[in-house]
Amino acid sequence: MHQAYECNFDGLVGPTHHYAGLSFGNVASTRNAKLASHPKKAALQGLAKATKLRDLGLKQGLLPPLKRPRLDTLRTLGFTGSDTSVIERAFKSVPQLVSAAYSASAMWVANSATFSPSVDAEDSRAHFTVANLASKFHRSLEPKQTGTNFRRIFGGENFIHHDPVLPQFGDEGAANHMRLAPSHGARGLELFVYGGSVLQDSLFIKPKKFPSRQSIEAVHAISTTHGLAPLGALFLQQNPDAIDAGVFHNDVVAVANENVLLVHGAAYVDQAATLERIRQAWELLPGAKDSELFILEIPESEITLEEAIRSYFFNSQLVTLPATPVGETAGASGYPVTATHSLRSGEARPSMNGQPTHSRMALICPEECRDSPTVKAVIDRLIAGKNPISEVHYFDVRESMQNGGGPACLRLRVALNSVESSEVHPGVWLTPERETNLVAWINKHYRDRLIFDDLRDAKLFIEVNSAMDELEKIFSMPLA
Ligand code: SUG
Repeated sequence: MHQAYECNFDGLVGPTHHYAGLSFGNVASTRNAKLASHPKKAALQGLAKATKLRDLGLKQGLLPPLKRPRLDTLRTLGFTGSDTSVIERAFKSVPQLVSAAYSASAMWVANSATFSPSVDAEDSRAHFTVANLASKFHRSLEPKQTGTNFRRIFGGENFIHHDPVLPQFGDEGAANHMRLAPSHGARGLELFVYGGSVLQDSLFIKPKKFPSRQSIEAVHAISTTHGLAPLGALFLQQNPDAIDAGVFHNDVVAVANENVLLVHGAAYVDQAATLERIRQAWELLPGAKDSELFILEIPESEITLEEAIRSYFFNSQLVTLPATPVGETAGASGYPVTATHSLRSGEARPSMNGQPTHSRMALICPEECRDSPTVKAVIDRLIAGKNPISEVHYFDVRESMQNGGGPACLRLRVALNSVESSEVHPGVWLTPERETNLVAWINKHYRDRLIFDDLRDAKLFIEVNSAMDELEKIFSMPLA
């Protein structure tokens, strides 16, 4: 088996980031509809988070924004004429259509796809299924372009790309998918979370107020097409009361990393039985006997669902810190390759200089968690407690948060071995040089402020086109 490590690919916030209230059930999106957005600040905030993770020694890549606006969509809906008159006519008729066509929602790449590492699949290939995002019109405009970009970025015979699940069966990608494993390179248990069923609607208890976005049909299809090893997948139903409180994705109430599951007490239907199923399935994993599973369940009495949604605590990233500072060797991309090691929790691991170090994880939280005394107290307790989480880093990602996207929404996790990693398109790694180029590019092309009415402005159309042309050079690839 090749050694594997987790790569985080963050979605670069696009130049048309704005607040439009397009996501019913996502309370931040509804609350902040028509607020002025700050695209430049948003992109720099996201990039600063990604850069910090790279500086912590993690493998960090970026996924490009999708080209906007989707004029083809507007034309399909009957708006004709020159490009700018299509926008003007559509805006006069149904402004929300122009907003959807201009949406920068692809920044939340946790929704872009479900990924299964090769070690989990019977064919030993890494599998991607791009999410159909069918439950929200503006997001349903993403999968085709996302699929094109992914095939370019994750090329080579080690990657298998599946078409999105049929749009009748809603799928929201990795936002409803978690993976537990003794280490990133070991066989894992993939946890697929769904909100309801299309074909057997009456069999499942349903939310009363907000829609559930993820169907059981989609998660079954993905686990089948990814060819997961027997006993390698579990299916968990979201608590409908949580959906009604505004938990529109599982990653608003849970995050997993290696042998740690951090979860809210009201995340699932039959929570106690669900967690027991996870424990039992863990025991059957090869390698589990050498690794303790930590289920860190935070009860409603400690953090209410409302506070979980407000602070986005469970949308923190939970990452394994490398044992040693940033790697000493350079990969094919010129991007540093750091060895990480599979270890039992708390087990000493050899460092580069031969001295033992310990397996450690970090929480990557939005600043809102530090500002909430109750959430901050839980974080401090976790860090002091007997579990692998040893540090916390807080980030200002408010521009994304105001649309319901925290740190974990902004990234897609892709666990790769060294051969697969060498097949990734080199232009997506966040090298110091690319970071510098991107900061300059953002400062040059992005507006400081954008309001809903600006979407009709022909100048915006010209600006974003020239920005994306230049971005192709920074990513060294054509962009969809
Ligand atoms: O799909 N918001 C996104 C937020 C996605 C968060 N992702 C995860 N939890 N993984 C959504 O609801 C708001 C767009 C607007 O209203 O302008 C939006 O699409």
